[in-house]
Amino acid sequence: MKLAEVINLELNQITDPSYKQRCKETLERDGAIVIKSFITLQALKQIRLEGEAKQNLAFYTNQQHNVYISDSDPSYPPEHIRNQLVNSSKGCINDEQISTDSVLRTLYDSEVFRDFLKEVLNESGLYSYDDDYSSINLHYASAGQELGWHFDNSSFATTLMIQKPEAGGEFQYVRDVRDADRGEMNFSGVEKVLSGDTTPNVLSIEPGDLVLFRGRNAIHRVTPTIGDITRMMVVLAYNNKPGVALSDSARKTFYGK
Ligand SMILES: O=C(O)CCC(=O)C(=O)O
Ligand SMILES: [Fe+2]
Repeated sequence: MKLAEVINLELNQITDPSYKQRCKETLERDGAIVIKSFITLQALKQIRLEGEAKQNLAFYTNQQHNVYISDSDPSYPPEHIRNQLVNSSKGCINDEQISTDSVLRTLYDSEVFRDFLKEVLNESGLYSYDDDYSSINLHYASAGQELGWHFDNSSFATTLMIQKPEAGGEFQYVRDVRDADRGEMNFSGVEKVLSGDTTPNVLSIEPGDLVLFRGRNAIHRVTPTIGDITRMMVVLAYNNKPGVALSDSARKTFYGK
């Protein structure tokens, strides 16, 4: 499929400077942007069929982690918000398992798409991962599976919603909770989110939508899937430097090899 058949270019004029500027301003203002119907119905269908066909190949993980996704700190008790554990469970197929002729590759490799992302994300370069697994991932969350509250290590995430569950699977977030670069962990702010005292924002995301999200200082989670329809979400992962590969231990954790 050609790029024009993958991206809904009439609706989303990704080479138009003023369109790019508007997207950039929205991302800066909100910390997130949902670009409605970014891909065509034809592309969406192909990805959904690939996802369904390969779901049996997915590697499933069920992890307990703290919101900072870092080792626990023994100077705080285990129940302290610094160390408190939340649950994340999902299935994942990695880049190597995505077909060479998948429209996901057309999109991921496209210079036009990358130029658009660079401008909106304010990055001077965006590069594929220098390993066989990390660049394009398809995540599955079946009934009961969820991603617990966390901050991302990366400064941005690019995702594509493929299939929404009947209920649940909701992306919730609260912005500007910590300041990672200054080492400000904001235990009290995190505690209010986990206890429900702070009401999170919810991103409304439909199949075919592209989401750009800054999750480094925004705490976020995906609520448990409810019902028999599996949530399917693609993560398009880029680095702002060339030659970055996942560490052996991270690779074992995420992909089991
Ligand atoms: O599945 C999603 O919508 C978000 C995923 C996410 O937060 C992550 O992978 O860090
Ligand atoms: Fe995240």
